[in-house]
Amino acid sequence: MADSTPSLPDRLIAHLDMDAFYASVELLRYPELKGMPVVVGGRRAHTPQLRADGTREFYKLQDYTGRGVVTTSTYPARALGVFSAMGLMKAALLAPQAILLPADFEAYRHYSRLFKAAVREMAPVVEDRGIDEIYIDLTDVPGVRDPVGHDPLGGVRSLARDIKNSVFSATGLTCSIGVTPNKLLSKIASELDKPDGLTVLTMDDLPTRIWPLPVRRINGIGPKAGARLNELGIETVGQLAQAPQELLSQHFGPGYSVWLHQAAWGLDDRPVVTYSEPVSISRETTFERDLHAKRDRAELSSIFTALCEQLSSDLQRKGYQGRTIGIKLRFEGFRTVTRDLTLDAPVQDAASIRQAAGQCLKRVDLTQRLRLLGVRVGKLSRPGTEEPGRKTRRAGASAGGAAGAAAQSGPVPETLPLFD
Ligand code: TTP
Ligand code: MG
Ligand code: MG
Repeated sequence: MADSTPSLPDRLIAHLDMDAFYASVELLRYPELKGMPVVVGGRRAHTPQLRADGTREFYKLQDYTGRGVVTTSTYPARALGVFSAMGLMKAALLAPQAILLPADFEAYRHYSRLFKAAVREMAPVVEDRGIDEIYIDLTDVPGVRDPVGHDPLGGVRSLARDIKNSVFSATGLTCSIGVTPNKLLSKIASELDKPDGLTVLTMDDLPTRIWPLPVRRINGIGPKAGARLNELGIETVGQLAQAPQELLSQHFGPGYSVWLHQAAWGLDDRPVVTYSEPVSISRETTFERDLHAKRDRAELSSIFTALCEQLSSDLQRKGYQGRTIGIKLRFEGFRTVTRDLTLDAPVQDAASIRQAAGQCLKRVDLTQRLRLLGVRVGKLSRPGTEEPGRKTRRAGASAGGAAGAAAQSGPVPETLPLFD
């Protein structure tokens, strides 16, 4: 059966994206909110309270004051104009009756793992693109090229529907899938029929389905490039496809302008990559109670040491070392601060990590109490493969140097003057 249908493209690539992901996970927990405008983005204080009669009392957006933003919203909330990244108080003006819920990242990560595992059972070539989306290479999945009746894409549609059903069985959540000859078009296609959508496109559909869309729908045309294109009178992907190459080149440089043109013509030969090297490795912990840098110094110091030791053993186990050491602090009230510095040479041991992280800590005002502490190692390399003689240091990493190449090993000295 395979290879016998000439109208099918060489590759069949799917992009799958979960619908209103964080909000949908919350609705599994609070099914009584189904069909209602719901916004995720609150703090712990906005956790619903159980009433004596067994029903729950939810927090209304109209009662919110503060500077928080919408992390995501359900489709009924979007119908009222409430979208990701909007200020919660602005959202409250549009949807005062909407329910506000705090985010629970642990739960979202759990459902993320579940849906990805369900997909991998049906189609193993999966590229992870973050918490709620993946690319799937369907090209070699048995049956995908089988026509159904007169529909040459029948096999593709049926497989994509099976994947959606399998994700729903595993999680109770809906997703949207786009299937096209490449990643660029699939990313666009998965959004065309959201939520619970399925869109299969071939190159023949380019003029009718892709060209009428605004240029910003192309993943890789950001706010700046989008605005520049609009200034040139290029609003749609179709207009971009017709734009003279010299004009684009004048405004965007030779490399990006060639890419812009290819994107507008739906061309993209990037493979689906099943494994990616981590960008950084980190450890963080949220405290049982908020801790103060001075009053809880001993406790903080030992937590800090433990984090660095865990991180060091993560690095060793995974076979990495890193040059950039960073810290993350979250204060009471959820303000989050990060600092990092880049060393002259990569390190892996706990003492070096802690010393560098301690330098970062000196650049933070520690008068407020802390609720979370994290340590991160970035610019990862495999020991023995790093570029020799690197001397570059990140601008702003004023506290660099000291912890540099002089990598100590062995246990972390407890006496380092941290948190003072
Ligand atoms: P998206 O897939 O962009 O959005 P979504 O799943 O909520 O809705 P859609 O149906 O349109 O796909 O993002 C996935 C999750 O990532 C989202 O549920 C919450 C989180 N997120 C943020 O934390 N900040 C943001 O600005 C966006 C857009 C998403
Ligand atoms: Mg999504
Ligand atoms: Mg997404």
